[in-house]
Amino acid sequence: MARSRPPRSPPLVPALALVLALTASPIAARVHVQSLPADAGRPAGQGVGGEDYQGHQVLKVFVADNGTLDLLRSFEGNPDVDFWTPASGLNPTVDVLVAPDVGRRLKEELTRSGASYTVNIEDVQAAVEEESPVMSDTERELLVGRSGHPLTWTAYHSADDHHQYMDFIEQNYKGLCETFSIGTSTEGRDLRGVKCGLGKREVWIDGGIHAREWVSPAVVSCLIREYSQRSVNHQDLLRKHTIYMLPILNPDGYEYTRSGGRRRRFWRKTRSRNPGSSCIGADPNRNFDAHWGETGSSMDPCSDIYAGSRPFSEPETRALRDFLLGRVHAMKMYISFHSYSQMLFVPYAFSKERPADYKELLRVAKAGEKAIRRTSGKAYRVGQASQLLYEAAGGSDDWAKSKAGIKYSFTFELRDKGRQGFLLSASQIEDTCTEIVAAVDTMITTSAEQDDKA
Ligand code: 0X9
Ligand code: ZN
Repeated sequence: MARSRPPRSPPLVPALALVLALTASPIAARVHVQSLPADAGRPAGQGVGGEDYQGHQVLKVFVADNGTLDLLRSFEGNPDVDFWTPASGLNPTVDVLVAPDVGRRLKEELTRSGASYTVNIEDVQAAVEEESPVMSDTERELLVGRSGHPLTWTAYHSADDHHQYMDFIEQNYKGLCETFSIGTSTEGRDLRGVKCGLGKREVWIDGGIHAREWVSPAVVSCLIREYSQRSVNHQDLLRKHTIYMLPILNPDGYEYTRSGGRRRRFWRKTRSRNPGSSCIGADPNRNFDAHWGETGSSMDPCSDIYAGSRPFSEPETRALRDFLLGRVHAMKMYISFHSYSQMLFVPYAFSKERPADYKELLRVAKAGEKAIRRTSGKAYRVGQASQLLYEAAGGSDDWAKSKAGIKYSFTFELRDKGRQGFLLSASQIEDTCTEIVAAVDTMITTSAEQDDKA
């Protein structure tokens, strides 16, 4: 939980004082109380339904040697196999989702070659059904009546619920927070966020670049809650900063993963058409103009890491580019939330090259990691993605640093380390939020102090 800091002099500017008064009002007090039914959350009738993942499992394979890697890689491209973590050789284990038949075959071949594995998710279908509680219409009405909006942090929610929450914040925290839009997605969804704070130093936070990483939008909406409804805990920070928070940068992909139907839950990319191919979408985190199309990305529209037809081919990445380029004079920090594996990346990811001020960025990241450890005891590894995960070009973090010139650029991989992976139980959202609020607070403050000294 973020520390409660006593207000410092000079006294609060009037707008912030007004909002802090608002946080003590009955409506604001009511929204903190979340004695909701255990099944609050997903709109009625919109479950991830069907029998799509019957018999599917997620295996954690222990990579003993190159033989295991080669064996795993021979399954790459198989439509019944989805690598949740890469067979890059940088990590001692690889998580892989397998359909029943191919799963049996992979297990046999692993055993025959002497490699070991555990079954991390025994029954993917059951895990999909248990991930997030379902809410009835009546419960939803009750919730909106009580809170003023339909969002909770005990379930995963639709883009529409997130938008309603943003409207609620704008209406109730005037003078501190307001909504903004950076454009629209391929399917016409609003790319909407909330900005909070009254300061000149600006920070950008986004989530939901990858569709299936559901905890990411949940955490960004939780940061919105923190810097609005709980602004009393962050007065100094909000006086000096303006924080832009956009929970779902890839709303088409996100809604697709929520829509049930065959094999949709683990969709990663956007939902744009690819001329000349029946495959859909590009990986937005390979679509930025930072060594675009180089390592760790694909030119095959059917690949999950398809870089797109050209840099910024996707309206979502274009919108982010244009918005950030319009604010580079003030924007000091870029943070993008992904999941999973509990890591905090510092540029660059396209190669092992480091920016000239790498040490300053690393110091800020380490302060963030320490705050997490202090808060929840969870371990997050800190370093370059190219060292800890794999080399991958065209990412938003590399672009923010090298092209937009935003000094502090980071990517988080949130919880967990693979026990549930992309199916992280909604009951873990609050605890994840608590540790991330502590990290973000510390990272903003540490970077500001560092810049002041320079
Ligand atoms: O590969 C990615 O885009 C991220 N990992 S994920 O499993 N969430 O897909 C890592 C992003 C690190 N940064 C860059 N690759 N630029
Ligand atoms: Zn991701």
